[in-house]
Amino acid sequence: MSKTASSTVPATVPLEEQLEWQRAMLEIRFFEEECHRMFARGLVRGSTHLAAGQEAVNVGACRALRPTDLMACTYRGHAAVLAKGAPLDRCFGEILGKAEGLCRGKGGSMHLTDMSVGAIGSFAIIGAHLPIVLGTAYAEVYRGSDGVSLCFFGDGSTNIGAFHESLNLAAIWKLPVVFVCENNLYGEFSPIAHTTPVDELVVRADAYGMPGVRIDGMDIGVVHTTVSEAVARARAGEGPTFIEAMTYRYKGHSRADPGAYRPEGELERWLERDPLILHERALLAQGVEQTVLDEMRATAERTVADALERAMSWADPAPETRLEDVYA
Ligand SMILES: Cc1ncc(C[n+]2csc(CCOP(=O)(O)OP(=O)(O)O)c2C)c(N)n1
Ligand SMILES: [Mg+2]
Repeated sequence: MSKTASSTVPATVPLEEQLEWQRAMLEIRFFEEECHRMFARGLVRGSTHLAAGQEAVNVGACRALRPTDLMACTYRGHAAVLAKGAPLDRCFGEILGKAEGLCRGKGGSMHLTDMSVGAIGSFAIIGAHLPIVLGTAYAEVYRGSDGVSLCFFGDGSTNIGAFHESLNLAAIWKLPVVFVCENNLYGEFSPIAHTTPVDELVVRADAYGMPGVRIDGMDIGVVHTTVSEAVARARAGEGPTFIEAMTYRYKGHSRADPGAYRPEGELERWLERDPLILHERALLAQGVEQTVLDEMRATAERTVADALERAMSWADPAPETRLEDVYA
């Protein structure tokens, strides 16, 4: 795609909502940049898996859901959980291990969860959450509600047994699930072609008789439209959809990975189609002033910095609480 490619947002989405997508993507990008710095400065133990570059998939998809719909994601889940509505400061607090973190500082970067916004979990075991999402979707049907469950997972997950069993059962039972594969071309350090015998993962939907679609995951308008259609099908009792969103992670797999295995020029080519740039162009084309967008960027940066400052000031969990919330 050329540099001039711009987002294709359907005319039915009000401009105010499209501006809100940009605000959300900006905050997530600044959040991920702060996380990168926090880990580099040794403020956090363990590792982290940044989703910078993949914001259009997470925000576009989550904005197609109701607040009461449920969402599960992977360890690369900061963006998904924030997109579903979790507060910035409590997400920072969780990563920093603070008592006011989303999971009281006991989950950390890979396990962000906020039931109050329908973010039912970030899962570190590849594919483990797909059967869990079948359970939440089945529960909605059982209760007679029209709630939908959306599941994000990576391209690597489509080689795991649980993925195939889950798509099969979801199709047979016509469960209200939207499967969103974030195809960022790599599973850890392996290019997808080294681990996967099909070029397009979307063909795997055919094996389970469910609609599948491969989309440009850098274009938030395309993501939102596609996921909205899938959500409508699920709500109407017409069953699951598989969406393969083509995207890219700008950083390596995790904190320890500089991503040196990537061919020269690949990152730069994806950066040219950064979701924030594409959507900014779409907003400008609809008459939004550049100054409004510049102000939005500055505000988002300040909002994220303030949230981090708050989270840093919070106390660590008291030692005597260490066994609380560990077992249900
Ligand atoms: C069952 C299982 N096997 C192996 C791993 C180790 N592992 C962690 S991340 C990862 C790569 C997954 O790639 P993908 O699903 O494409 O997600 P991405 O990291 O690209 O977002 C692997 C193999 C794991 N966490 N769980
Ligand atoms: Mg991947």
